[in-house]
Amino acid sequence: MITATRVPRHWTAQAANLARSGGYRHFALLGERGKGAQRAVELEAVLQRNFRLVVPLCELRNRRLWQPGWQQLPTPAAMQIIPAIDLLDGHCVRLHQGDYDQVTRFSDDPVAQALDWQRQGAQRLHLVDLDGARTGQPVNDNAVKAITAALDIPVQLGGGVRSAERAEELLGCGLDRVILGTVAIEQPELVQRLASRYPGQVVVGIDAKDGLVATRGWIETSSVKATELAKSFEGTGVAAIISTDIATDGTLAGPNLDSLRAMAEASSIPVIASGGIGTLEHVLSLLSVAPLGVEGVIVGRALYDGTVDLAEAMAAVGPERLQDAVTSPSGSITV
Ligand code: AMZ
Repeated sequence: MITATRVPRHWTAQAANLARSGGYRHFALLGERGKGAQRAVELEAVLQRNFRLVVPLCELRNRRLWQPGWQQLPTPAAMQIIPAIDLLDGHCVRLHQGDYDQVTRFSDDPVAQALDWQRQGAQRLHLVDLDGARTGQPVNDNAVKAITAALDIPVQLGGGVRSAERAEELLGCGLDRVILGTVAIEQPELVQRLASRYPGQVVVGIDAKDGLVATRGWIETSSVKATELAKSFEGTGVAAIISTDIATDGTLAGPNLDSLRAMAEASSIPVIASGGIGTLEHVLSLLSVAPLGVEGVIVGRALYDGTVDLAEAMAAVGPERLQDAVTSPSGSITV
């Protein structure tokens, strides 16, 4: 028997794309914000379908809906949502699939934009110097340094970091982490040296087209498999691998879960997903690869467009996140 008498009717439940997570469909109660009639599914309908229900425990407690007997899954590791600011000639932009001819300019004030993400609760900021990635020379240092000085949260930067001196200069002026892409493939020993000298501060950016690593602003593609490159940094002290799927980057079409799974399985280095996030469901879908070691996700265009709300996404995958409540063997759910 299923009863759902105390849940407000205007709560919505959303199916997340989690087909691979233990055979359960997961749903998020998203409060009263309303996500549009098309996407909203009545909670009762969800319960009728007798799926395991995933709800934020804090929501249940706040509303005094908590019932003894509801089960809480072991606390999962939080997934970090990392807003991205891509800098091109001093402006905040997004490219479509990394194409420098398909630029959308979102802001002319990178510091204000960075402060805005911080105000919205971001716990880390991801910066890309797109000119640097293309030319190998730093072009957006004024913005990078101003952002780093203005923010309290850690800031990481990729794009054009091609030498030990440059990495050290950036770490020396307050950046928390440097991201090495092109040199990871061209001079892997440099990455290893830096990683052992600066533990926790060196990240490898692996950008892949059809599973093969692309470099130099994604203008060149190598014959090296992204998973092989990831594997080669096992045990070197690299803090994380940012795995970007070029085909999905800037498209809002959803992350490439297969490539993320392969990258996470290739080594024990934590993976940060990048590319394709367009909706909250896309963020939630990453929970299916979180147990494999995907510990964060970089979100760009969707935050600018407003299709993902930073605070909501953080709540959805943070430590207080959607936990399993319920299911007795009979499948009855009492809310
Ligand atoms: O969008 C692009 N064309 C692009 C991009 N976002 N090209 C490079 N990058 C980013 C990578 C990585 O973070 O995702 O630049 C960094 C790598 O730069 P480099 O200079 O080390 O290869």
